[in-house]
Amino acid sequence: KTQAQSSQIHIFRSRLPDIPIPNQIPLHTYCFQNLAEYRDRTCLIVGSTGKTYSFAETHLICRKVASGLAKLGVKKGDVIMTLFQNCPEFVFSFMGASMIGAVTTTANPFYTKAEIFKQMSASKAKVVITQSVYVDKLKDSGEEYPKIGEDFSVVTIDDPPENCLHFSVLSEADEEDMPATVEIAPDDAVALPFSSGTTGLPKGVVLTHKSLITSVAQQVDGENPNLYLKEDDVVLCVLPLFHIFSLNSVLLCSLRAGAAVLLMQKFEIKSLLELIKKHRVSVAAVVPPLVLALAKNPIVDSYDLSSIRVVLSGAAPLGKELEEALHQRVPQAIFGQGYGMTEAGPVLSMCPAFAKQALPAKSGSCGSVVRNAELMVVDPETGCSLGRNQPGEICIRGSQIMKEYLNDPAATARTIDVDGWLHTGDIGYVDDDDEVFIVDRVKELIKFKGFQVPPAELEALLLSHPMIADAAVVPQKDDAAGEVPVAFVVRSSDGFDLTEEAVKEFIAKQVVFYKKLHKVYFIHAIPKSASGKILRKELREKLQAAPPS
Ligand code: 4UV
Repeated sequence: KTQAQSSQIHIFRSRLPDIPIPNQIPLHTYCFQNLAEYRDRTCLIVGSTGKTYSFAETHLICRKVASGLAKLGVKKGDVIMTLFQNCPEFVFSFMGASMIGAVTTTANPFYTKAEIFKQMSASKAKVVITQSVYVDKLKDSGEEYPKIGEDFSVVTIDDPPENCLHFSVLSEADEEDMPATVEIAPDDAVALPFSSGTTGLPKGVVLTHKSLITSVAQQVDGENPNLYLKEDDVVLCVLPLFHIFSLNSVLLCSLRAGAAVLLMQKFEIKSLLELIKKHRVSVAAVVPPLVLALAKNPIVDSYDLSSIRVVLSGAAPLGKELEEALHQRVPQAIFGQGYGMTEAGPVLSMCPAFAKQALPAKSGSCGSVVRNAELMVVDPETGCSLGRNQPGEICIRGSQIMKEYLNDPAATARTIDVDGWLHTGDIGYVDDDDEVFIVDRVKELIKFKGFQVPPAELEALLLSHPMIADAAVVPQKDDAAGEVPVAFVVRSSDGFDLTEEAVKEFIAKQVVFYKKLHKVYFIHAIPKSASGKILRKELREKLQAAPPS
């Protein structure tokens, strides 16, 4: 049912007034719009080396990379892939691509060859920018596999292996050679992260200049920004930039606001604490497992964390107890959550206590819906719009949401209805103070430490095993990771001696670490609806009641 069919529509809005949003310009123009005010301020800090780049330097290198990409033959609408851990070259590549109207698909360097191949083929990336250690993952002898140097170029930020180019071909190009006449429309794509959304396999999420500008502005623009970042803030960037949380709320928001970004390649508690102390980190974007590490690890007590004024948690539910435990260690900081979804641009709601004129927020809430947007809660059974304090599926509407799934109109139509509402697959409610609470998820997605684990992908792999007749993958609660994927497997007639270990190993070889199966339960049949859909709820309930042995 669409909203028009519902009798009464309850639309929730931000408590902050709408603001003018300059979303008719390209994303890079928007992010560097206030450059003149903070040219010499630090923009990027490389955690591992201490090297810094001012805003003026960062802007210049982005322009050089834009010019270099154009020389490599990248044109408006073409896709480049970034395949590395957090580093300044991520920023230069992403913004450089934006400057020539190209699109960046951000991939996880820990992906296996097969996972990268899928993203490569779907996005048709012309250039991959990576580190030399990952180049082997881009090679394959298979006929159908595109060839380095023939079908796509590979640029490495360190010593380039055979047939690859060094990043200096981009970063040392002449910025004056940039193609002068790239016309970028607000609806042109700029980022192509992959997400499985509410169902199925990972899909390219088309985020346009307009969507990302709108989302960033909803957070950091206006006289009373919802996420107030100051020019002297140092924002922690330890979450991977290939995920939309870090890309949007850390990188793009900081560029726009003139705050410095401290880049860390990976999470390691001791170096994290050292860097927080050394660079006086003031804003920390985190996910619940990181909160757990900071709250529980005894070494945290011996570090000075007094510089932190804001802790923003997102990407998975944060328990109250955990939040309070960390708060005791960082008592001066404001704690709150952002709730995002790649397809939603990504931020749906943000803690109002982060605003310049802070509004109170309750522990456990995901904040209020962002400004210049509408949020609706619908009954998943009837499609009717629900009022306050009634849990239902959260839907969001506004210029920030994705344009579409890449080459997948059917999936797009399942996710964004005819009235423009994006259906999240999350169950939540809005309380009397306009705060959003997420209570459950009706979509298939499993979240391991905030990382996406699409069950359909693992089910397809399981079904490719000759001794497996049928399979279903569902989340199981886990203290450290939030959720872990577990499988229900039906053995085929000749699979009587198939063991749990063998199934686990079969999957582990083919997927990135967080998609590994933690448990395999053998059963006689997968419960399915009349239309053949896996009854995941039934399996989840089975696990909760008493895990089968
Ligand atoms: O598509 P995705 O991997 O996207 C994200 C994005 C998260 C954020 C959070 C804060 C930001 O400021 C920001 O820019 C981006 O995770 O996964 C989307 C699903 O993750 C769950 C929910 O099921 C989404 O549909 N999720 C995300 N944030 C929360 C959450 C949260 N705060 N609480 C509970 N679940």
